[in-house]
Amino acid sequence: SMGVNLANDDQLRVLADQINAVAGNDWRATPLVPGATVGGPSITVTNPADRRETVGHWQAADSATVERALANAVAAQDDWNATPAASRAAILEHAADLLEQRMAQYIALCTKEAGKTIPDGVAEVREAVDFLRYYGQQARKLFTVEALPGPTGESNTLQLSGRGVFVCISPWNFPLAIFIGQVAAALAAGNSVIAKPAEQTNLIGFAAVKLLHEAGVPEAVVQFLPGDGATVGAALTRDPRVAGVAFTGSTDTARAINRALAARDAAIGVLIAETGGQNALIADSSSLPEQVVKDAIGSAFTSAGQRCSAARVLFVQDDIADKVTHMLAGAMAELKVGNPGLLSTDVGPVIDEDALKMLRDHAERMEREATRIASLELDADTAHGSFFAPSAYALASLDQLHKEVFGPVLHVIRWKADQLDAVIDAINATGYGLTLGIHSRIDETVEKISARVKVGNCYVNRNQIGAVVGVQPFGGQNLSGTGPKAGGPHYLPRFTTEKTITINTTAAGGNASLL
Ligand code: UN1
Repeated sequence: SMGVNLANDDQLRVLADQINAVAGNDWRATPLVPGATVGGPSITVTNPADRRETVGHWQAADSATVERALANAVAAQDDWNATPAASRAAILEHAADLLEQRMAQYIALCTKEAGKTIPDGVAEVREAVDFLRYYGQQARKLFTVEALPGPTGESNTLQLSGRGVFVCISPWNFPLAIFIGQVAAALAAGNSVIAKPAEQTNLIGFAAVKLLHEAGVPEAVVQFLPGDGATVGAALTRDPRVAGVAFTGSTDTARAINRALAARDAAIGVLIAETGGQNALIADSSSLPEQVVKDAIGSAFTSAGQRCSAARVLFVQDDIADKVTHMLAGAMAELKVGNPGLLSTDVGPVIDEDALKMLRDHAERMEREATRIASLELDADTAHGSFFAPSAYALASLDQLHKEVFGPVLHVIRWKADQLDAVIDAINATGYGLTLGIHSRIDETVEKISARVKVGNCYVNRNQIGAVVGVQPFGGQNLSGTGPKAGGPHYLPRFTTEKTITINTTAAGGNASLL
């Protein structure tokens, strides 16, 4: 099954046993805000694979808790900023070690709260560990004070420091990796952090912040603030004490945050946003159909298609289209949809009933307006969960997709040899620009497509998901995000502010620059 190459099968079996041993816990999450007394209602979390099962409970922050968190974050930031970057890095690296040691517990939470398969859970933990180490390592390099060249009689240095209070708003689809990635970058750069995860994955967010505290991040330096977008998210982003927001989620929410930051009577806050996509895979007649099908399936259906990097549209050249379509339907029939806690499962549930409804509405429209290539039958054991059967539809044109369909649905469009320019234009016309897959054995074709399609991550003759921290810095253009790329060398500087210090070093005083 797909993705299992993340660890060998024996390791995975041991892990699966460990996961099952902790999976029955009743997890609890409350705001982690020193000095706050929270008395709000408790919200029940159920298992996406079986809604009859309670996974745990979390308590939302109220307005008084939001206010307390902001005051704490402001008060704590100077000391954290003054802590040497190497010490901050060491704390993050310690957190990485702890996370590796407790991998099974965190994967169990990912499985139970977010419906992640075990290989996806392994990937989550690895990516989170990589982010902690990578940003630690980057901080050690970035915060070395370098003397700038200048006239004699003067010393010039450029000093970086944290911007202040950073708010990190993270998505449910990478509840551990992206959550920790955003928070670790903000912390490594010397900011204090208020973390607000997606409401669907607060138990994981809570466990991640607990881990950071245990590793040595002071409790007021990283606070956990669960709640809804209106009470918590909007209250934070409109507050003038917030210096910046790191956000991963929908393009619409990124716009709302941008407006809130701009409207404040305060310094213009920075927004670092990673948003949606309408990701294409272009296969020409020189490509290998078996490989196209394998990579299309891996890119479209891993994580039940709930990755912003996932392939949504396969543009296949007409010479090989019948063969590819036929093989696609056959290979999809082999996918095992079901309980994500079982190693035999390829595709788990979608995150919640809203996601399921969106997908069902989309399928209903596709049944009317497109041609079904494949749609799997669901087994009876999925009846109590939020499961959507992996599906593929043939479309006449990309105009038939109005927005990103975040789930296990692949769309296929045929093109003729003289239509490659039109395909490229259609992909760019979506306005999104996140990932692109190219399958071709012709170098000129690969060069032309990769040069002209405006995306952040372009993958040639392989799948188009699973960007590795430090290896494939990840993030898109235009409607897909602001940049800089997560897990890349330019990410951390965006969390900092710069100060140039110029000192007159002549005995007599005077101003060397004006001589
Ligand atoms: C996302 O889906 O929000 O490349 C990001 C990948 C992951 C990142 C996806 N590392 O699939």
